[in-house]
Amino acid sequence: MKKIITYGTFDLLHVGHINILRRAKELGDYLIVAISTDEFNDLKGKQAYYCYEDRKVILEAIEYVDEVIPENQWEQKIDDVVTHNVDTFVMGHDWEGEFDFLKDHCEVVYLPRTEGISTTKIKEDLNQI
Ligand code: C2G
Repeated sequence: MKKIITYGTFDLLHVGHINILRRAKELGDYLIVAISTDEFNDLKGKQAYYCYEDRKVILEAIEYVDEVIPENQWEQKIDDVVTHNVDTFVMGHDWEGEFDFLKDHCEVVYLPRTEGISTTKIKEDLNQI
């Protein structure tokens, strides 16, 4: 069984999130998504609309997602890859190169982002109404 992992906040779920989750799953058989906790979002300087528990429920309802784990810190990725026996790490290409240190432990794949949509854009557009 080929195991894939990806990381993110996944707030205000949109088609860009669904596209990367679908394409990540297409690379293997089992997709783990590490969702940033509210505390880690504070470290990332992100204020998610949905709390971690709600974002976890939403992600677990997606057909491409097989398991959701918490992302508590930047430094957990190697341990996650080893502990979960991950074959491939996937992120959007806005992170190109940032996680190449994982190449010692698994395949690293950066996929093109979906243009024209982001959680930030959703918030900005809603503020115009
Ligand atoms: N994404 C995408 N297209 C978009 C928006 C997001 O492909 N239009 C991808 C991002 O590249 C990322 C994933 O969706 O791979 C989740 O995006 P965010 O929730 O914004 O995650 P981020 O804040 O980038 O957190 O340790 C890694 C961090 O937790 C990543």
